[in-house]
Amino acid sequence: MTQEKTEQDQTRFPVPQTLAQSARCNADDYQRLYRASIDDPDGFWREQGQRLQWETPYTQVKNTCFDGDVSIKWFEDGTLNASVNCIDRHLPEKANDIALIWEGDNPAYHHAITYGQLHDHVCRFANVLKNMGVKKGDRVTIYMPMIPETAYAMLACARIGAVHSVVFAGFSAEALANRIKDCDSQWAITADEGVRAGKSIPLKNNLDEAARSCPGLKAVLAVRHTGATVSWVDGRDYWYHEAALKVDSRCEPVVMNAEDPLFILYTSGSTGKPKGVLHTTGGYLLWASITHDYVFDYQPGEIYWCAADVGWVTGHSYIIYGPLANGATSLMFEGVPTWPDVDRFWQIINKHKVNIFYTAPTALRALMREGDAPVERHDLSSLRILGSVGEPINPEAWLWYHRVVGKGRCPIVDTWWQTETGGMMITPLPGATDLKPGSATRPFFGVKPALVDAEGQIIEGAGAGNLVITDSWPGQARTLYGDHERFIQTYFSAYPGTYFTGDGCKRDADGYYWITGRVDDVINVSGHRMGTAEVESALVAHHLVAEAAVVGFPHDVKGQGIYCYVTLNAGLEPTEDLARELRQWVRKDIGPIATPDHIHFTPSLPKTRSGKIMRRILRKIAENDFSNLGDTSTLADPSVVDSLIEGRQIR
Ligand code: 6R9
Repeated sequence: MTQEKTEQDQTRFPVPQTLAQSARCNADDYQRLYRASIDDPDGFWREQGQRLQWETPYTQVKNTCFDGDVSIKWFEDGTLNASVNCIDRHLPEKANDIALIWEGDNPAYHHAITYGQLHDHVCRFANVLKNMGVKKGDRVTIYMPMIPETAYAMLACARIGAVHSVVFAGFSAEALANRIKDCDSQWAITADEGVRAGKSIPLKNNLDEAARSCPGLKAVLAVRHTGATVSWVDGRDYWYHEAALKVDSRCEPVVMNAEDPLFILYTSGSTGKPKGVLHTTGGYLLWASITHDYVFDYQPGEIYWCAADVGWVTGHSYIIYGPLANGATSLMFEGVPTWPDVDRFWQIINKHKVNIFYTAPTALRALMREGDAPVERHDLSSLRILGSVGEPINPEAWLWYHRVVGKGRCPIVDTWWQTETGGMMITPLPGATDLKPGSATRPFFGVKPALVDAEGQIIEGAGAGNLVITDSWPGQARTLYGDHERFIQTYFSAYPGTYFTGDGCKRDADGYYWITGRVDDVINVSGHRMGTAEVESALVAHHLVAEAAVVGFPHDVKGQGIYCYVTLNAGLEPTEDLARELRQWVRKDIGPIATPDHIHFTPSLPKTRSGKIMRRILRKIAENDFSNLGDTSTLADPSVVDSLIEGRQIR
């Protein structure tokens, strides 16, 4: 690819000629399809819905309303089963094709699972769940490492109509317990242990600890992974490998309505309580499938690797549902990018001849710091398309990814989306979209983004504002589990009649979108979404802490780091030991991803006369930017600011 400057002096990478010809969608196709999807959503999605296999064909397509009670329904009279779409329908032609490649944390371990084998595993798993008493509509919590059984567990739930709630294996027992209770989950699936970077994670023991505060939990199914000895509750706990021997490898799928729930996935919002984002069967699966197909330009036989964890939405949509619905080969990696060495990603790409690779900017920034040599040790010529997700990618990391990993040949699809959107929303298509480093470029089919100013006025043309989506798309979340009111409040009340994303965004004169980051109290640490309120409530739960305020600050590798202002109870002196203890405390309460980077003890916090903490000021101080503190005259005690600045400078 050659570089050229546009009139805005932005670096632009045109679509490579070969891709413009060979990709399933070129620039003209994109224009035509996008137009059609906006002019006639009903007609467009009526046709696209045919990508899936329906038991009862739908006659209704779009029935959505963003006003009042907010109701979102797609294909509402159609019926289907997600596991059939991901497995059974491929069997006539692809029973011997590889569905999943599993690469262990230990580089000596890997194996492949064909679509035929996947069918048998999932059916067995489904039969085990049925024997335990799991029924359609029941919520099943999955607290698992990155092993094939996790995919079987999710698809087994889908097969019998149970609603899975995957909880990231890095979450603490406490965080897990909250999520089990929130969705009233009576069933849980876990493994004896997980392994990452050679270290064991005691998943079963964590689950046992969580279970102590979850009286509603009836049964636990444990997969044996490392063989470690674990605690056991007779009558409640079952080993999967024992139960699987007693069941058949066929299981009739349960026919689901398109709007029956497929899964719940908890995500952080502006308040302390995680939100159970609910996705349904038809629209979600269609969205995961069509975006995976177009955005990665997936060609039959290609090896596709999404390096996310299934505990996050990226893993749901782009390790499991999207690729498998498309009959693709999806690689699942148990480990971390830097173990046993910093070249692990590149080693895996070479080992499995990966064609399409999808990862997060935080991983790229960490690997970039190791220089080019670890990448250059490996033959990466199999790579064709690169992807990025989870946070804004800084142009420096983009250019490194493009030049060093992709050797200048591979387009980078910078995909903007959210747990709530189900799949990609603003993204390049490799054969259609010229790239600008740092821009997620243009909307996918059916997506109507808009920018609004503080007054809620729509901004036309180039400009910056808050990003909203003005009409529904099939992959959209339908509600927050058990709390539709909060769903309306969170997403549809700021700018009535539109879906508010929580992100700030710029649009340039070419109509390209540039996501600038969250505008609410959500921070993005290494691509993990976290509510500052969650960290605050963990801190104030400590018996020595009187008050806490948490903000994000720019971090070279993580994107954002966690900066905590802490006021201790009267009479207590801050110490390094206490700072360490608080860091551990938060880590134990939420999980390692929430470990604070800075604890800044302060005798008081900057508050307005009405008692509101002025986070704007705290953010600026954490950023080490003392020049633009703005108006501090409304503070009850303006001198607090000076003492905070002093506290910051000595760190
Ligand atoms: C898929 C996922 C969503 C938030 C989102 C935004 C940020 C995701 C991005 C991006 C800039 C991208 N985000 N992708 N920002 N460019 N390509 O990450 O879902 O965990 O729900 O996070 O992540 O701020 O609002 P989720």
